[in-house]
Amino acid sequence: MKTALITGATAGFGEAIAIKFAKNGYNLILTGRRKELLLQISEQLSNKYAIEVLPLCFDLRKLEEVEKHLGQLPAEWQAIDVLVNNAGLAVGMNSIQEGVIDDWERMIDTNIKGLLYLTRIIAPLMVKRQQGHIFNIGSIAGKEVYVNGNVYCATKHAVDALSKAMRMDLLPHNIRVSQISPGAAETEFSIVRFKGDKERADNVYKGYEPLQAEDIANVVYFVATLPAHVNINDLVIMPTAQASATVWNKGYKKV
Ligand code: NDP
Ligand code: 8X3
Repeated sequence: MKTALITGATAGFGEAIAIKFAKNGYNLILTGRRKELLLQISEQLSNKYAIEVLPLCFDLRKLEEVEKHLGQLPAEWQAIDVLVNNAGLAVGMNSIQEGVIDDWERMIDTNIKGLLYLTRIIAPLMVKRQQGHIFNIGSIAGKEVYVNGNVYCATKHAVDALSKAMRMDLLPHNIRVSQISPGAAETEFSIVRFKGDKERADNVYKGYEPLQAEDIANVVYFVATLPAHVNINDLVIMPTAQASATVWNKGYKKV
């Protein structure tokens, strides 16, 4: 049986990716900070599908926690075939001159440093086995910038650069690296970005059909199950009604 490690599995893309891989018989290592939610999702998946699930509750921003939970994985959990670096967030949407330093630090520490801490532990396990597939969840914000997106866009541009760099460094070890870069998807993302302002979050998805978490999960699974000699380097996935980070077709009516 294969094993996938998915970060940020308590909501959104991570949860949908966990469900998709569980349905297809992968054992799972799932991470997130919300313990009850993580345990509940893990239990549901291991009860419903004939798989083992190892839930690990920690904050990706804390190196000592990442090392404590992943640095000493039991031997039977060390053969990780798929790593999905998914956990991440946007916090706030201010101009650079009015930016909130704590928001910046949360984004930089999670989206860049957390991804690096985790990869630094898991990549050597893959190198040892000379096989594995790493997914980094980037964003259209890693390809373009938009007004008041400054630091979030910068973190996703960093993920874009790291995905290319990881592909080169891991090339001699037969390890695939794929970046998945979505446009607007309706998850908890905007609720987190707007610090619990549900109305403002809901407005982001009004007037068109956004992506759903399952759309991204289906793509990750498709890419992960291509023949071993095929790697998708990078995929930008948008709602049909979104052409770029800032160009929309809102209010389109089907005829
Ligand atoms: P959600 O808010 O729905 O889920 C985010 C997940 O990340 C949660 O499971 C959360 O778990 C976890 N997480 C956040 N911070 C930490 C942390 N410090 N330590 C551990 N886990 C953490 O958002 P999405 O599913 O939409 O986002 C997933 C990824 O996709 C992110 O990297 C995001 O930037 C990216 N993305 C999202 C898009 C969208 O429009 N939704 C579009 C493009 C990219 P918990 O709170 O339990 O810790
Ligand atoms: C999330 C998509 O356009 O809000 O990464 O940056 S966007």
